[in-house]
Amino acid sequence: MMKTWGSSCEIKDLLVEEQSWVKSGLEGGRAPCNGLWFEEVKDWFNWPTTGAEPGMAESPSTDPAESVAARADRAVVVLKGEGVTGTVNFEQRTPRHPMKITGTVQGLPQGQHGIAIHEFGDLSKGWKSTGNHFNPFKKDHGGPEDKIRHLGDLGNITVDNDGTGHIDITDKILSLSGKNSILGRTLVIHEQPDDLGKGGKVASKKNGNTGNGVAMGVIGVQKI
Ligand SMILES: [Cu+2]
Ligand SMILES: [Zn+2]
Repeated sequence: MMKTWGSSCEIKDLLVEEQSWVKSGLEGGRAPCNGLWFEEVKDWFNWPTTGAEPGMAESPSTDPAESVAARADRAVVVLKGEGVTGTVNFEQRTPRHPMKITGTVQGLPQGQHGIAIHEFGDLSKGWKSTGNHFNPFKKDHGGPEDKIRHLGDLGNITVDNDGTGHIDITDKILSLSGKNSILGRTLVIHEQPDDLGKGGKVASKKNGNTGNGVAMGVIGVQKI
């Protein structure tokens, strides 16, 4: 008898997809039948334990208009702040792949700084016009590995004593298309560390009590 997971997934679909991911060197991928992430076939039946809740990860859009107009494989942010510069690149090979976020920022004080994607790409009043953290699923603030998190929650970056911070994040929920798309939103680096929702302050569950934004930029489509 064919094993099923959820309403529409069959293990045979998954095995075929897994083979192609193994060949491409990836450790996992999104299932074609429902868009959920899995790392190994054996984990499929236990999913989810960490990361997205069911429904947070979505299947790629089949709308042809969207596939032309609102899709990209790469995006870029040029970060700006007082004495702060940086560039961050986003790459997602297909809507089913995880997002790789890499970059460097210079000119920040040494230590940890919260980093998050805010809802709007409106910098007319600096970070204050960028809205709250991108949160289409109406969850509380959390850490990037938490089941309960804003989509925009990316945790912290560490800045060295020379003022340089490196960003190297792989995220399984963010996308460059569809409802989870981060295109046109703002990447904000904050003054304070992000307490990942666990700091016990009023702001902890809202934004990790990160204080002001100190470097920011709008996430734009990048030439491939
Ligand atoms: Cu923020
Ligand atoms: Zn948040």
